[in-house]
Amino acid sequence: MLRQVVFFLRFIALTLGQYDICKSLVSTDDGPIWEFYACQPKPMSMREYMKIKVEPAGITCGSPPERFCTLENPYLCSDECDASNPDLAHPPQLMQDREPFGLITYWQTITWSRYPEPLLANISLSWNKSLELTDDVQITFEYGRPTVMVLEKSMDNGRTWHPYQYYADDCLDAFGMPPKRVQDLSAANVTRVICTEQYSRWVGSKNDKNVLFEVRTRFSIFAGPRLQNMDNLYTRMESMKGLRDFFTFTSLRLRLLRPSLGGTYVQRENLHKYFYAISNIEVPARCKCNLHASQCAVRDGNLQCDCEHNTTGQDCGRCKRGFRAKSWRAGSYLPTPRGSSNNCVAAGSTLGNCECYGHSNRCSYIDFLNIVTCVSCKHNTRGQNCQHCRLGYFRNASAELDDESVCIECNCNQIGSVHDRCNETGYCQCKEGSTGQRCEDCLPGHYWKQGCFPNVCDDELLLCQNGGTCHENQRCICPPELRGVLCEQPRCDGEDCDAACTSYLTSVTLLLCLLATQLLKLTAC
Ligand SMILES: *[C@@H]1O[C@H](CO)[C@@H](O)[C@H](O)[C@H]1NC(C)=O
Ligand SMILES: *[C@@H]1O[C@H](CO)[C@@H](O)[C@H](O)[C@H]1NC(C)=O
Ligand SMILES: *[C@@H]1O[C@H](CO)[C@@H](O)[C@H](O)[C@H]1NC(C)=O
Ligand SMILES: *[C@@H]1O[C@H](CO)[C@@H](O)[C@H](O)[C@H]1NC(C)=O
Ligand SMILES: *[C@@H]1O[C@H](CO)[C@@H](O)[C@H](O)[C@H]1NC(C)=O
Ligand SMILES: *[C@@H]1O[C@H](CO)[C@@H](O)[C@H](O)[C@H]1NC(C)=O
Ligand SMILES: [Ca+2]
Repeated sequence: MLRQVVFFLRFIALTLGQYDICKSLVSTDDGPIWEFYACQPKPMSMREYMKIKVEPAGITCGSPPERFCTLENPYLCSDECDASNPDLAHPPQLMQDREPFGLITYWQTITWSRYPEPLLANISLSWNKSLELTDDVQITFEYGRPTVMVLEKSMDNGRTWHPYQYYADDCLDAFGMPPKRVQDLSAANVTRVICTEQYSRWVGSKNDKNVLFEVRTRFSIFAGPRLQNMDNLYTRMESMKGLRDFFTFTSLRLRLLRPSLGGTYVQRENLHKYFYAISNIEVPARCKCNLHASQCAVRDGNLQCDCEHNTTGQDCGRCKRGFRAKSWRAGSYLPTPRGSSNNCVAAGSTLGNCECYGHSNRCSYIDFLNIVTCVSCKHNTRGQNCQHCRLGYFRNASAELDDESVCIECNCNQIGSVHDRCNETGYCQCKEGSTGQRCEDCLPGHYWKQGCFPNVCDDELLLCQNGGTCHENQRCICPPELRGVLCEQPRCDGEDCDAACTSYLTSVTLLLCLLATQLLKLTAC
């Protein structure tokens, strides 16, 4: 309870009145007008919103029930973990509960009875939302802190992971890294991933239960020891590459690699005193809304920014429809103290002389035509205002002019069409015989073979004759004695008759033929 109050007070101190409103109505001589500012949600305890996953399966103690001892008194093994008894169970959600009445509740693993096989556990914490750390991450271990562990983070909902900080009682031995302290970091190496020995040494299990990922100490490099100069930190956030990303995450993962040993070597005769137990994980952070929202709330089970400045998306990372006259930009902490809101601009409003519907953010003046024109139109657009589609693309009728999908590729069939362009409704110009929006089909009476060709034969009008059969509309397969496109001719007719014709000739004519040759022989003699 006290722990939570202290955290709460620290949040307030850290955020007092800076970048907390997105707009305000100010009065001018011309009447009241809106002014817009960079804004960000207040830090929250993200503990309640995290989804916890513990690996491997079966690492949580209690099935089957198991006795465990403590490091201080390994011979007093009266405690029991039993998953089937609510009073003796230690499920993962006890790492994020509110602990009413000050009662400490904790997740606990099986004991290290399989020693020397390592006792390994992964705890993934995910939010499905980009968050920015605003204070120290604090993990509270009961019964001693691990002697080796790694904190990792993901910025893409767990697809890729990166080490955030290494923890060991001997960094060189465990990770081959020299031990460092966050206090020793400077502005030049504040985003360095270090190994620290500060939270892994044995101090008695009740003296210091916490393992920290130090955010405050890193902030104080820029903002001073009491964070009195936050403007300087925010200025650095804008100018220093990678600084903001360093504090940004969607998921965290704890890889527990070796439990607390109570300050000595592993005592094989009593392995029931080695295990992990975590009572609380505190993650003070704010929703990352790209300085376009001052509120963040749970909607449909997920944290979501309440976007202002005509932006939209889970992180306010896009312009709303109809507000894409300029490309989207994050708000900026500069100039302090109010920052810049970098609003999205309504399509159709004039932006200087030139509007590009959000498909370009560069214009150029063409001297001899005396016009201003958009340069390098994106999203397959072209034209002075990026208002047309490139050749080979056509206008998406259901999209606004400032929509990224305003131009659709024609995709004309290369063989069936005359060229790769299409008309305004997406129809390609077809070669003779082909049809369809992309000229990918053949007209009736045509067959497809690297293009459309008129049928040679079919089952209705162009029938193969004398018992021939039509093969894929391309040719008649004729009986051996016939030829012609439709098998309409005999192979041998009139004067061309010779040996090949014998099968066709009747035996009578064959006889006459033989007689005639004999006669010729006789006359020659
Ligand atoms: C923890 O996660 C890492 C990285 O995905 C994996 O290599 C390792 O096997 C996991 N450990 C356990 C105990 O599941
Ligand atoms: C993550 O958040 C997005 C946006 O709110 C939502 O569409 C998606 O379904 C969420 N995924 C999960 C696994 O909750
Ligand atoms: C960071 O830089 C400071 C001085 O600039 C140096 O003393 C310190 O060792 C460096 N830390 C790391 C982790 O490189
Ligand atoms: C957003 O658009 C609405 C009109 O739909 C306008 O009233 C409002 O002032 C705009 N806000 C900003 C920050 O431009
Ligand atoms: C046309 O635009 C609408 C609205 O943006 C979009 O949902 C749709 O996917 C687009 N169609 C194509 C084929 O890109
Ligand atoms: C595009 O071509 C198709 C097919 O030739 C035709 O039906 C349609 O009317 C044409 N559309 C326009 C806008 O010319
Ligand atoms: Ca707890």
